[in-house]
Amino acid sequence: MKSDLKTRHGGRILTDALVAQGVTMAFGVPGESYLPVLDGLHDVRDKLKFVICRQEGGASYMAEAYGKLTGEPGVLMVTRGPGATNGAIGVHTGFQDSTPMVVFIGQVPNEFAEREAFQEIDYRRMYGQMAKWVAQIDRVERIPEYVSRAFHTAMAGRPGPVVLALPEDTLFSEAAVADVPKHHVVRPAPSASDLSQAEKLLAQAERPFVILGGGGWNRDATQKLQKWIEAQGLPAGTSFRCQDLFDNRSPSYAGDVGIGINPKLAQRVKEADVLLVIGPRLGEMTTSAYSLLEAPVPSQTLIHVHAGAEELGRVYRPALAINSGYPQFVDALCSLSFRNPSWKEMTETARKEYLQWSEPLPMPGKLQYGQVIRWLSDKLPEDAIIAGGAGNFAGWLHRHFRYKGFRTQLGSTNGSMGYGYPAAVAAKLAAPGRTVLGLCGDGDFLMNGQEIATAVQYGAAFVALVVNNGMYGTIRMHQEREYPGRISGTELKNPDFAAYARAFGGHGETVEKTEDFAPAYERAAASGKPALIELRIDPDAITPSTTLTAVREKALKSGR
Ligand SMILES: Cc1ncc(C[n+]2csc(CCOP(=O)(O)OP(=O)(O)O)c2C)c(N)n1
Ligand SMILES: [Mg+2]
Repeated sequence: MKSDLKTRHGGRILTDALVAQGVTMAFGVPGESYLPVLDGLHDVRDKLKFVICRQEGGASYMAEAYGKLTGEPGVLMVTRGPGATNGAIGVHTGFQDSTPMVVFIGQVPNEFAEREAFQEIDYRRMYGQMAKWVAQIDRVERIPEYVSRAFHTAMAGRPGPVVLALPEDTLFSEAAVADVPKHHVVRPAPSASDLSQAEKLLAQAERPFVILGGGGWNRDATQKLQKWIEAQGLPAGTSFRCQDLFDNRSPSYAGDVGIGINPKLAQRVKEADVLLVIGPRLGEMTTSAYSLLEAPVPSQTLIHVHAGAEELGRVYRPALAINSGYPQFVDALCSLSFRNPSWKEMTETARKEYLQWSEPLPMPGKLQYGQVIRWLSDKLPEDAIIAGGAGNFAGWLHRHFRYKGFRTQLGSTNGSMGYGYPAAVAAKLAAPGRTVLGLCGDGDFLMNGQEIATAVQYGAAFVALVVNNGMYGTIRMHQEREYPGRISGTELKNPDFAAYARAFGGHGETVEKTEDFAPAYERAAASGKPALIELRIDPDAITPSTTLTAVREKALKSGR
Protein backbone atom coordinates (compact mmCIF):
# COMPACT_ATOMS: atom_id res chain seq x y z
CA MET A 1 0.00 0.00 0.00
CA LYS A 2 2.73 2.42 1.11
CA SER A 3 4.69 1.85 -2.10
CA ASP A 4 1.90 3.61 -4.06
CA LEU A 5 2.52 6.80 -2.15
CA LYS A 6 4.82 9.47 -3.52
CA THR A 7 7.83 10.47 -1.46
CA ARG A 8 7.61 14.14 -0.44
CA HIS A 9 9.74 16.41 1.71
CA GLY A 10 8.26 17.64 4.99
CA GLY A 11 7.39 21.05 3.58
CA ARG A 12 5.30 19.54 0.80
CA ILE A 13 3.65 17.04 3.13
CA LEU A 14 2.66 20.01 5.28
CA THR A 15 1.26 22.16 2.46
CA ASP A 16 -0.65 19.17 1.04
CA ALA A 17 -2.03 18.59 4.53
CA LEU A 18 -3.25 22.20 4.60
CA VAL A 19 -4.95 21.82 1.25
CA ALA A 20 -6.58 18.61 2.52
CA GLN A 21 -7.88 20.60 5.51
CA GLY A 22 -9.56 23.02 3.12
CA VAL A 23 -7.15 25.92 3.66
CA THR A 24 -7.25 28.38 0.76
CA MET A 25 -5.49 31.34 2.34
CA ALA A 26 -2.65 31.69 4.84
CA PHE A 27 -0.81 34.73 6.20
CA GLY A 28 2.80 35.14 7.21
CA VAL A 29 6.31 36.49 6.89
CA PRO A 30 8.93 34.15 5.41
CA GLY A 31 12.04 32.86 7.21
CA GLU A 32 14.96 30.66 6.30
CA SER A 33 13.80 28.32 9.04
CA TYR A 34 10.95 26.98 6.93
CA LEU A 35 12.23 26.96 3.35
CA PRO A 36 10.72 23.53 2.50
CA VAL A 37 7.27 24.88 3.47
CA LEU A 38 7.77 27.86 1.16
CA ASP A 39 8.75 25.34 -1.52
CA GLY A 40 5.61 23.32 -0.84
CA LEU A 41 3.53 26.52 -1.05
CA HIS A 42 4.98 27.06 -4.50
CA ASP A 43 3.53 23.71 -5.58
CA VAL A 44 0.04 24.37 -4.17
CA ARG A 45 -0.10 28.07 -5.11
CA ASP A 46 -3.20 27.58 -7.29
CA LYS A 47 -5.15 26.23 -4.32
CA LEU A 48 -3.65 28.09 -1.38
CA LYS A 49 -2.83 31.80 -1.46
CA PHE A 50 0.03 32.75 0.86
CA VAL A 51 -0.40 36.41 1.81
CA ILE A 52 2.98 37.91 2.66
CA CYS A 53 2.82 40.65 5.28
CA ARG A 54 5.25 43.27 6.53
CA GLN A 55 5.32 42.37 10.21
CA GLU A 56 4.27 39.17 11.95
CA GLY A 57 2.03 41.20 14.29
CA GLY A 58 0.00 42.28 11.25
CA ALA A 59 0.09 38.76 9.80
CA SER A 60 -1.12 37.17 13.02
CA TYR A 61 -3.99 39.64 13.31
CA MET A 62 -4.89 38.86 9.68
CA ALA A 63 -4.96 35.13 10.40
CA GLU A 64 -7.09 35.79 13.49
CA ALA A 65 -9.50 38.02 11.58
CA TYR A 66 -9.74 35.44 8.79
CA GLY A 67 -10.61 32.76 11.36
CA LYS A 68 -13.18 35.03 13.01
CA LEU A 69 -14.79 35.97 9.71
CA THR A 70 -14.91 32.57 8.04
CA GLY A 71 -15.27 30.27 11.05
CA GLU A 72 -12.46 28.12 9.57
CA PRO A 73 -9.02 28.15 11.23
CA GLY A 74 -6.91 31.18 10.27
CA VAL A 75 -3.46 29.94 9.26
CA LEU A 76 -0.29 31.82 10.18
CA MET A 77 3.31 31.01 9.23
CA VAL A 78 6.23 32.70 10.92
CA THR A 79 9.90 32.08 11.42
CA ARG A 80 11.73 31.13 14.64
CA GLY A 81 12.34 33.40 17.67
CA PRO A 82 11.86 36.91 16.16
CA GLY A 83 8.93 35.86 13.96
CA ALA A 84 7.36 33.87 16.77
CA THR A 85 7.65 36.75 19.24
CA ASN A 86 6.29 39.35 16.78
CA GLY A 87 3.41 37.02 15.92
CA ALA A 88 2.32 36.41 19.50
CA ILE A 89 -0.21 39.26 19.59
CA GLY A 90 -2.63 37.58 17.18
CA VAL A 91 -2.38 34.32 19.10
CA HIS A 92 -3.24 36.03 22.38
CA THR A 93 -6.12 37.78 20.61
CA GLY A 94 -7.36 34.53 19.07
CA PHE A 95 -7.26 32.81 22.44
CA GLN A 96 -9.27 35.48 24.24
CA ASP A 97 -11.67 35.76 21.29
CA SER A 98 -12.17 31.99 20.90
CA THR A 99 -11.04 32.18 17.28
CA PRO A 100 -9.81 29.02 15.54
CA MET A 101 -6.22 29.44 14.34
CA VAL A 102 -3.36 27.15 13.38
CA VAL A 103 0.08 28.71 13.69
CA PHE A 104 3.24 27.21 12.19
CA ILE A 105 6.64 28.29 13.44
CA GLY A 106 10.07 27.35 12.11
CA GLN A 107 12.32 25.64 14.64
CA VAL A 108 16.02 24.85 14.95
CA PRO A 109 16.98 21.33 13.85
CA ASN A 110 16.63 18.67 16.53
CA GLU A 111 20.40 18.13 16.60
CA PHE A 112 20.80 21.66 18.05
CA ALA A 113 17.82 21.54 20.41
CA GLU A 114 18.18 23.03 23.90
CA ARG A 115 21.55 24.69 23.14
CA GLU A 116 19.91 28.09 22.77
CA ALA A 117 20.79 27.80 19.12
CA PHE A 118 20.18 30.72 16.75
CA GLN A 119 16.66 32.09 17.46
CA GLU A 120 15.75 29.02 19.49
CA ILE A 121 12.71 29.20 21.77
CA ASP A 122 10.76 26.36 23.33
CA TYR A 123 7.32 27.22 21.96
CA ARG A 124 5.57 24.85 24.31
CA ARG A 125 6.62 27.06 27.19
CA MET A 126 6.34 30.36 25.32
CA TYR A 127 2.84 29.79 23.95
CA GLY A 128 1.67 27.45 26.71
CA GLN A 129 -0.87 29.87 28.17
CA MET A 130 -1.92 31.46 24.89
CA ALA A 131 -2.90 28.41 22.85
CA LYS A 132 -5.16 25.38 23.19
CA TRP A 133 -2.32 23.09 22.21
CA VAL A 134 1.37 23.62 21.40
CA ALA A 135 3.49 20.86 19.90
CA GLN A 136 6.58 20.22 17.87
CA ILE A 137 6.62 17.78 14.96
CA ASP A 138 9.81 15.79 15.34
CA ARG A 139 9.16 13.08 12.73
CA VAL A 140 8.37 13.87 9.12
CA GLU A 141 6.00 10.94 8.68
CA ARG A 142 3.78 12.23 11.49
CA ILE A 143 3.09 15.65 9.90
CA PRO A 144 -0.39 14.64 8.61
CA GLU A 145 -1.37 13.32 12.06
CA TYR A 146 -0.24 16.50 13.87
CA VAL A 147 -1.89 18.79 11.33
CA SER A 148 -5.14 16.83 11.55
CA ARG A 149 -5.13 17.08 15.35
CA ALA A 150 -4.27 20.79 15.16
CA PHE A 151 -7.35 21.54 13.03
CA HIS A 152 -9.62 19.34 15.16
CA THR A 153 -8.37 21.00 18.35
CA ALA A 154 -8.62 24.57 16.99
CA MET A 155 -12.28 23.97 16.08
CA ALA A 156 -13.49 21.76 18.93
CA GLY A 157 -15.60 23.03 21.84
CA ARG A 158 -14.41 26.57 22.55
CA PRO A 159 -12.37 27.32 19.41
CA GLY A 160 -8.88 28.78 19.73
CA PRO A 161 -5.30 28.84 18.46
CA VAL A 162 -3.01 25.85 18.12
CA VAL A 163 0.75 26.23 17.59
CA LEU A 164 2.97 23.73 15.76
CA ALA A 165 6.74 24.11 15.70
CA LEU A 166 8.57 22.69 12.69
CA PRO A 167 12.20 21.67 13.25
CA GLU A 168 14.29 22.13 10.12
CA ASP A 169 15.22 18.44 9.90
CA THR A 170 11.55 17.43 9.95
CA LEU A 171 10.87 19.74 7.02
CA PHE A 172 13.90 18.68 4.93
CA SER A 173 13.39 14.93 5.57
CA GLU A 174 11.30 12.90 3.15
CA ALA A 175 8.61 10.32 3.65
CA ALA A 176 5.93 8.46 1.72
CA VAL A 177 2.80 9.08 3.78
CA ALA A 178 -0.89 9.57 3.06
CA ASP A 179 -2.83 12.83 3.57
CA VAL A 180 -5.60 12.93 6.16
CA PRO A 181 -9.08 14.13 5.11
CA LYS A 182 -10.54 17.40 6.40
CA HIS A 183 -11.21 17.73 10.14
CA HIS A 184 -14.57 17.20 11.81
CA VAL A 185 -16.09 19.97 13.90
CA VAL A 186 -16.94 18.41 17.22
CA ARG A 187 -19.53 20.29 19.28
CA PRO A 188 -21.94 18.83 21.80
CA ALA A 189 -25.74 19.25 21.78
CA PRO A 190 -27.91 19.89 24.85
CA SER A 191 -29.59 16.95 26.52
CA ALA A 192 -33.36 16.61 26.94
CA SER A 193 -32.91 17.26 30.64
CA ASP A 194 -30.87 20.45 29.95
CA LEU A 195 -33.70 21.70 27.84
CA SER A 196 -36.52 20.87 30.24
CA GLN A 197 -34.64 22.57 33.09
CA ALA A 198 -34.09 25.64 30.93
CA GLU A 199 -37.77 25.63 30.05
CA LYS A 200 -38.75 25.53 33.72
CA LEU A 201 -36.46 28.41 34.66
CA LEU A 202 -37.51 30.60 31.74
CA ALA A 203 -41.21 29.90 32.26
CA GLN A 204 -40.97 31.37 35.76
CA ALA A 205 -38.92 34.38 34.72
CA GLU A 206 -40.36 37.85 35.23
CA ARG A 207 -37.34 39.91 34.18
CA PRO A 208 -35.33 37.64 31.86
CA PHE A 209 -32.48 38.85 29.68
CA VAL A 210 -30.53 37.03 26.96
CA ILE A 211 -26.84 37.71 26.24
CA LEU A 212 -25.19 36.30 23.10
CA GLY A 213 -21.49 36.20 22.36
CA GLY A 214 -18.38 34.08 21.91
CA GLY A 215 -16.98 32.17 18.93
CA GLY A 216 -18.52 29.17 17.17
CA TRP A 217 -21.75 30.62 15.74
CA ASN A 218 -23.03 30.52 12.18
CA ARG A 219 -25.39 32.77 10.25
CA ASP A 220 -28.27 30.33 10.28
CA ALA A 221 -28.16 29.90 14.07
CA THR A 222 -28.05 33.65 14.74
CA GLN A 223 -31.02 34.27 12.44
CA LYS A 224 -33.07 31.42 13.90
CA LEU A 225 -32.35 32.54 17.44
CA GLN A 226 -33.25 36.13 16.67
CA LYS A 227 -36.62 35.09 15.26
CA TRP A 228 -37.28 32.95 18.32
CA ILE A 229 -36.28 35.72 20.74
CA GLU A 230 -38.52 38.18 18.90
CA ALA A 231 -41.42 35.72 18.93
CA GLN A 232 -41.08 35.27 22.70
CA GLY A 233 -40.88 39.04 23.23
CA LEU A 234 -37.57 38.64 25.05
CA PRO A 235 -34.94 41.39 25.30
CA ALA A 236 -31.42 40.50 24.16
CA GLY A 237 -27.97 42.04 24.27
CA THR A 238 -24.58 41.00 22.95
CA SER A 239 -21.26 40.66 24.71
CA PHE A 240 -18.30 43.00 24.09
CA ARG A 241 -17.51 43.30 20.36
CA CYS A 242 -20.04 40.61 19.40
CA GLN A 243 -22.75 43.06 18.34
CA ASP A 244 -23.06 41.40 14.95
CA LEU A 245 -24.67 38.27 16.44
CA PHE A 246 -28.04 40.07 16.49
CA ASP A 247 -29.55 42.54 14.04
CA ASN A 248 -29.29 45.80 15.97
CA ARG A 249 -32.51 46.98 14.26
CA SER A 250 -34.53 44.22 15.90
CA PRO A 251 -37.23 45.30 18.40
CA SER A 252 -35.65 42.83 20.83
CA TYR A 253 -32.13 44.30 20.67
CA ALA A 254 -31.22 46.19 23.84
CA GLY A 255 -27.54 47.00 23.21
CA ASP A 256 -24.08 45.69 23.90
CA VAL A 257 -23.04 44.42 27.27
CA GLY A 258 -19.47 45.65 26.99
CA ILE A 259 -17.15 48.57 27.75
CA GLY A 260 -18.93 51.89 28.20
CA ILE A 261 -22.24 50.07 28.63
CA ASN A 262 -25.50 52.04 28.72
CA PRO A 263 -26.02 52.46 32.50
CA LYS A 264 -29.69 51.54 32.06
CA LEU A 265 -28.73 48.32 30.33
CA ALA A 266 -26.22 47.57 33.10
CA GLN A 267 -29.01 48.02 35.61
CA ARG A 268 -31.29 45.76 33.58
CA VAL A 269 -28.71 42.96 33.54
CA LYS A 270 -28.08 43.36 37.28
CA GLU A 271 -31.79 43.27 38.07
CA ALA A 272 -32.69 40.42 35.72
CA ASP A 273 -34.09 37.40 37.53
CA VAL A 274 -33.04 34.93 34.83
CA LEU A 275 -30.05 35.43 32.54
CA LEU A 276 -29.81 33.19 29.51
CA VAL A 277 -26.19 33.52 28.38
CA ILE A 278 -25.37 31.76 25.13
CA GLY A 279 -21.71 31.84 24.15
CA PRO A 280 -19.95 34.53 26.17
CA ARG A 281 -17.36 33.41 28.71
CA LEU A 282 -18.66 36.19 30.97
CA GLY A 283 -15.24 37.81 31.12
CA GLU A 284 -14.19 41.11 32.64
CA MET A 285 -15.37 43.26 29.70
CA THR A 286 -18.82 41.67 29.47
CA THR A 287 -19.50 41.79 33.19
CA SER A 288 -18.27 45.39 33.74
CA ALA A 289 -15.33 44.07 35.75
CA TYR A 290 -17.36 41.29 37.39
CA SER A 291 -19.92 43.75 38.72
CA LEU A 292 -23.04 42.96 36.64
CA LEU A 293 -22.95 39.43 37.95
CA GLU A 294 -21.49 38.70 41.35
CA ALA A 295 -18.77 36.03 41.50
CA PRO A 296 -18.82 33.16 42.18
CA VAL A 297 -22.60 32.76 42.68
CA PRO A 298 -24.62 35.42 40.84
CA SER A 299 -27.85 36.72 42.31
CA GLN A 300 -29.53 36.22 38.92
CA THR A 301 -30.58 32.69 37.97
CA LEU A 302 -27.87 32.03 35.41
CA ILE A 303 -28.40 29.63 32.53
CA HIS A 304 -24.94 29.48 30.99
CA VAL A 305 -24.57 27.78 27.63
CA HIS A 306 -21.02 27.27 26.42
CA ALA A 307 -19.37 25.04 23.84
CA GLY A 308 -16.32 24.54 26.07
CA ALA A 309 -17.19 22.38 29.07
CA GLU A 310 -14.28 23.88 31.00
CA GLU A 311 -15.78 27.40 30.73
CA LEU A 312 -18.86 26.42 32.71
CA GLY A 313 -18.32 27.21 36.36
CA ARG A 314 -14.92 28.81 35.70
CA VAL A 315 -15.93 32.09 37.35
CA TYR A 316 -19.67 31.83 37.86
CA ARG A 317 -21.48 28.86 39.29
CA PRO A 318 -24.55 28.79 37.05
CA ALA A 319 -27.99 27.61 38.17
CA LEU A 320 -27.98 25.58 34.97
CA ALA A 321 -24.82 24.76 33.02
CA ILE A 322 -25.31 23.54 29.46
CA ASN A 323 -22.39 22.30 27.44
CA SER A 324 -23.46 22.77 23.86
CA GLY A 325 -22.49 24.18 20.51
CA TYR A 326 -24.61 27.26 19.75
CA PRO A 327 -26.32 26.07 16.56
CA GLN A 328 -27.14 22.83 18.40
CA PHE A 329 -28.53 24.73 21.37
CA VAL A 330 -30.55 27.09 19.18
CA ASP A 331 -32.12 24.15 17.34
CA ALA A 332 -33.29 22.72 20.65
CA LEU A 333 -34.34 26.04 22.18
CA CYS A 334 -36.56 26.87 19.21
CA SER A 335 -38.84 23.96 20.14
CA LEU A 336 -39.85 25.86 23.29
CA SER A 337 -42.47 28.56 23.39
CA PHE A 338 -43.25 31.05 26.17
CA ARG A 339 -44.77 34.31 24.89
CA ASN A 340 -45.16 35.68 28.40
CA PRO A 341 -47.15 38.90 27.81
CA SER A 342 -45.43 40.73 30.68
CA TRP A 343 -42.08 40.48 28.86
CA LYS A 344 -43.34 42.60 25.98
CA GLU A 345 -43.43 45.90 27.83
CA MET A 346 -40.05 45.29 29.41
CA THR A 347 -38.56 44.58 26.00
CA GLU A 348 -40.11 47.72 24.52
CA THR A 349 -38.59 49.80 27.32
CA ALA A 350 -35.18 48.15 26.83
CA ARG A 351 -35.39 48.93 23.13
CA LYS A 352 -36.32 52.56 23.75
CA GLU A 353 -33.38 52.90 26.13
CA TYR A 354 -31.04 51.49 23.47
CA LEU A 355 -32.36 53.85 20.80
CA GLN A 356 -31.90 56.83 23.10
CA TRP A 357 -28.42 55.74 24.13
CA SER A 358 -27.25 55.16 20.57
CA GLU A 359 -28.21 58.67 19.35
CA PRO A 360 -25.03 60.69 18.75
CA LEU A 361 -24.51 63.61 21.16
CA PRO A 362 -22.89 66.88 20.12
CA MET A 363 -19.16 66.96 20.86
CA PRO A 364 -16.59 69.79 20.81
CA GLY A 365 -15.08 70.74 17.45
CA LYS A 366 -16.14 71.00 13.82
CA LEU A 367 -15.99 67.29 13.13
CA GLN A 368 -18.90 65.46 14.73
CA TYR A 369 -17.45 61.97 14.76
CA GLY A 370 -20.67 60.44 16.11
CA GLN A 371 -22.50 61.78 13.04
CA VAL A 372 -19.83 60.23 10.81
CA ILE A 373 -20.44 56.81 12.38
CA ARG A 374 -24.19 57.25 12.06
CA TRP A 375 -23.78 58.20 8.38
CA LEU A 376 -21.73 55.05 7.79
CA SER A 377 -24.27 52.97 9.68
CA ASP A 378 -27.03 54.30 7.41
CA LYS A 379 -25.14 54.24 4.13
CA LEU A 380 -22.88 51.17 4.06
CA PRO A 381 -24.34 47.97 2.60
CA GLU A 382 -25.95 45.69 5.20
CA ASP A 383 -23.22 43.09 4.83
CA ALA A 384 -20.31 45.58 5.08
CA ILE A 385 -17.56 44.39 7.44
CA ILE A 386 -16.36 46.85 10.06
CA ALA A 387 -12.90 46.03 11.41
CA GLY A 388 -12.08 48.11 14.45
CA GLY A 389 -9.00 48.52 16.60
CA ALA A 390 -8.72 49.41 20.27
CA GLY A 391 -8.87 52.82 21.90
CA ASN A 392 -11.53 55.32 22.90
CA PHE A 393 -12.26 56.10 19.23
CA ALA A 394 -13.94 52.67 19.06
CA GLY A 395 -16.46 53.80 21.69
CA TRP A 396 -18.36 55.84 19.08
CA LEU A 397 -18.50 52.79 16.80
CA HIS A 398 -19.84 50.53 19.54
CA ARG A 399 -22.45 53.06 20.54
CA HIS A 400 -23.69 54.52 17.25
CA PHE A 401 -23.20 51.87 14.58
CA ARG A 402 -26.04 49.43 14.00
CA TYR A 403 -24.73 46.02 12.99
CA LYS A 404 -27.18 44.30 10.73
CA GLY A 405 -25.95 40.79 10.20
CA PHE A 406 -23.66 37.94 11.11
CA ARG A 407 -19.92 38.60 10.81
CA THR A 408 -20.11 42.26 9.97
CA GLN A 409 -17.91 43.10 12.96
CA LEU A 410 -14.26 42.27 13.49
CA GLY A 411 -12.79 43.47 16.76
CA SER A 412 -10.34 42.30 19.40
CA THR A 413 -12.13 41.49 22.64
CA ASN A 414 -8.75 41.54 24.38
CA GLY A 415 -8.58 45.27 23.55
CA SER A 416 -5.47 44.70 21.50
CA MET A 417 -4.34 47.82 19.61
CA GLY A 418 -3.32 47.66 15.97
CA TYR A 419 -6.02 45.14 15.04
CA GLY A 420 -8.34 47.16 12.82
CA TYR A 421 -6.11 47.78 9.84
CA PRO A 422 -4.73 44.25 9.27
CA ALA A 423 -8.15 42.75 10.10
CA ALA A 424 -9.66 44.90 7.35
CA VAL A 425 -6.97 43.71 4.89
CA ALA A 426 -7.76 40.08 5.73
CA ALA A 427 -11.51 40.72 5.47
CA LYS A 428 -11.18 42.28 2.03
CA LEU A 429 -9.00 39.41 0.81
CA ALA A 430 -11.34 36.79 2.27
CA ALA A 431 -14.53 38.50 1.05
CA PRO A 432 -13.54 40.63 -1.97
CA GLY A 433 -17.17 41.21 -2.93
CA ARG A 434 -18.07 42.90 0.35
CA THR A 435 -17.50 46.48 1.46
CA VAL A 436 -14.91 46.66 4.22
CA LEU A 437 -14.23 49.54 6.58
CA GLY A 438 -11.19 49.75 8.84
CA LEU A 439 -11.56 51.95 11.92
CA CYS A 440 -8.34 52.93 13.65
CA GLY A 441 -7.05 55.42 16.22
CA ASP A 442 -3.91 57.45 15.58
CA GLY A 443 -2.01 55.38 18.12
CA ASP A 444 -3.75 52.19 17.10
CA PHE A 445 -3.17 52.60 13.34
CA LEU A 446 0.59 53.05 13.50
CA MET A 447 0.97 49.78 15.39
CA ASN A 448 0.33 48.09 12.04
CA GLY A 449 0.15 50.88 9.47
CA GLN A 450 2.88 49.16 7.49
CA GLU A 451 0.26 46.65 6.32
CA ILE A 452 -0.94 49.26 3.82
CA ALA A 453 1.89 47.78 1.77
CA THR A 454 0.17 44.39 1.96
CA ALA A 455 -3.19 45.92 1.00
CA VAL A 456 -1.57 47.59 -2.02
CA GLN A 457 0.38 44.46 -3.01
CA TYR A 458 -2.76 42.28 -3.04
CA GLY A 459 -5.20 44.93 -4.25
CA ALA A 460 -7.31 45.00 -1.08
CA ALA A 461 -9.35 48.11 -1.85
CA PHE A 462 -11.18 49.29 1.26
CA VAL A 463 -11.47 52.52 3.20
CA ALA A 464 -9.76 52.93 6.57
CA LEU A 465 -10.52 55.80 8.93
CA VAL A 466 -7.81 57.04 11.26
CA VAL A 467 -9.32 58.99 14.13
CA ASN A 468 -6.62 61.44 15.11
CA ASN A 469 -6.73 63.15 18.48
CA GLY A 470 -2.94 63.44 18.79
CA MET A 471 -2.67 61.12 21.75
CA TYR A 472 -3.11 57.75 23.32
CA GLY A 473 -6.45 59.13 24.39
CA THR A 474 -7.71 56.18 26.40
CA ILE A 475 -4.73 56.29 28.69
CA ARG A 476 -4.90 60.08 28.90
CA MET A 477 -8.52 59.76 30.03
CA HIS A 478 -7.58 57.33 32.80
CA GLN A 479 -4.67 59.62 33.68
CA GLU A 480 -6.91 62.68 34.04
CA ARG A 481 -9.24 60.68 36.26
CA GLU A 482 -6.51 59.35 38.56
CA TYR A 483 -3.84 62.08 38.32
CA PRO A 484 -5.62 65.14 36.88
CA GLY A 485 -3.49 67.52 34.82
CA ARG A 486 -0.37 65.34 35.07
CA ILE A 487 0.05 64.30 31.45
CA SER A 488 2.64 61.57 31.13
CA GLY A 489 3.51 59.24 28.26
CA THR A 490 0.35 59.84 26.27
CA GLU A 491 1.14 62.62 23.75
CA LEU A 492 1.73 61.78 20.08
CA LYS A 493 3.31 63.73 17.22
CA ASN A 494 1.71 62.21 14.15
CA PRO A 495 2.62 62.07 10.47
CA ASP A 496 0.35 63.37 7.70
CA PHE A 497 -1.69 60.15 7.47
CA ALA A 498 -3.15 60.88 4.03
CA ALA A 499 0.35 61.45 2.62
CA TYR A 500 1.47 58.24 4.35
CA ALA A 501 -1.24 56.29 2.50
CA ARG A 502 -0.30 57.92 -0.81
CA ALA A 503 3.36 57.06 -0.29
CA PHE A 504 2.38 53.37 -0.34
CA GLY A 505 0.32 53.78 -3.51
CA GLY A 506 -2.98 54.21 -1.69
CA HIS A 507 -5.54 57.01 -1.70
CA GLY A 508 -5.41 59.60 1.10
CA GLU A 509 -7.85 62.21 2.44
CA THR A 510 -7.95 64.46 5.48
CA VAL A 511 -11.26 65.54 6.98
CA GLU A 512 -11.69 68.29 9.56
CA LYS A 513 -15.41 69.13 9.24
CA THR A 514 -18.52 66.92 9.42
CA GLU A 515 -19.86 68.01 6.05
CA ASP A 516 -16.60 67.10 4.31
CA PHE A 517 -16.79 63.47 5.37
CA ALA A 518 -19.41 62.08 2.97
CA PRO A 519 -17.73 63.40 -0.22
CA ALA A 520 -14.31 62.30 1.05
CA TYR A 521 -15.69 58.82 1.74
CA GLU A 522 -17.26 58.62 -1.72
CA ARG A 523 -13.96 59.62 -3.37
CA ALA A 524 -12.03 57.13 -1.22
CA ALA A 525 -14.43 54.28 -1.96
CA ALA A 526 -14.40 55.10 -5.68
CA SER A 527 -10.59 55.27 -5.86
CA GLY A 528 -10.34 51.50 -6.26
CA LYS A 529 -7.27 51.59 -4.01
CA PRO A 530 -6.60 50.96 -0.36
CA ALA A 531 -7.77 54.32 0.95
CA LEU A 532 -7.24 56.16 4.19
CA ILE A 533 -9.19 59.07 5.62
CA GLU A 534 -7.69 60.92 8.56
CA LEU A 535 -10.42 62.34 10.80
CA ARG A 536 -9.06 65.22 12.86
CA ILE A 537 -11.26 65.35 15.92
CA ASP A 538 -11.11 67.78 18.82
CA PRO A 539 -8.82 66.15 21.41
CA ASP A 540 -11.13 67.29 24.19
CA ALA A 541 -13.86 64.91 22.91
CA ILE A 542 -12.57 61.88 24.78
CA THR A 543 -15.69 59.65 24.73
CA PRO A 544 -19.07 59.88 22.97
CA SER A 545 -20.49 61.59 26.04
CA THR A 546 -17.73 63.41 27.92
CA THR A 547 -14.69 65.64 27.51
CA LEU A 548 -11.19 65.49 28.93
CA THR A 549 -11.87 68.81 30.63
CA ALA A 550 -14.92 67.37 32.36
CA VAL A 551 -13.00 64.25 33.45
CA ARG A 552 -10.20 66.42 34.89
CA GLU A 553 -12.58 68.81 36.68
CA LYS A 554 -14.51 65.96 38.22
CA ALA A 555 -11.28 64.38 39.46
CA LEU A 556 -10.04 67.68 40.92
CA LYS A 557 -13.37 68.25 42.66
CA SER A 558 -13.24 64.81 44.22
CA GLY A 559 -9.84 65.74 45.69
CA ARG A 560 -7.61 63.72 43.39
C1 LIG B 1 -1.02 46.46 21.86
C2 LIG B 1 -1.52 47.36 22.93
N1 LIG B 1 -0.66 48.22 23.51
C3 LIG B 1 -1.10 49.07 24.47
C4 LIG B 1 -2.40 49.07 24.87
C5 LIG B 1 -2.90 50.03 25.96
N2 LIG B 1 -3.78 51.02 25.35
C6 LIG B 1 -5.12 50.84 25.30
S1 LIG B 1 -5.90 52.05 24.49
C7 LIG B 1 -4.47 52.88 24.21
C8 LIG B 1 -4.45 54.17 23.47
C9 LIG B 1 -5.14 54.12 22.15
O1 LIG B 1 -4.79 55.27 21.43
P1 LIG B 1 -5.45 55.64 20.07
O2 LIG B 1 -5.38 54.54 19.12
O3 LIG B 1 -4.86 56.93 19.61
O4 LIG B 1 -6.99 55.82 20.44
P2 LIG B 1 -7.68 56.92 21.37
O5 LIG B 1 -7.84 56.30 22.72
O6 LIG B 1 -6.81 58.13 21.38
O7 LIG B 1 -9.00 57.17 20.73
C10 LIG B 1 -3.38 52.19 24.76
C11 LIG B 1 -1.99 52.65 24.67
C12 LIG B 1 -3.26 48.12 24.25
N3 LIG B 1 -4.53 48.00 24.58
N4 LIG B 1 -2.79 47.30 23.26
MG1 LIG C 1 -5.68 58.78 19.72
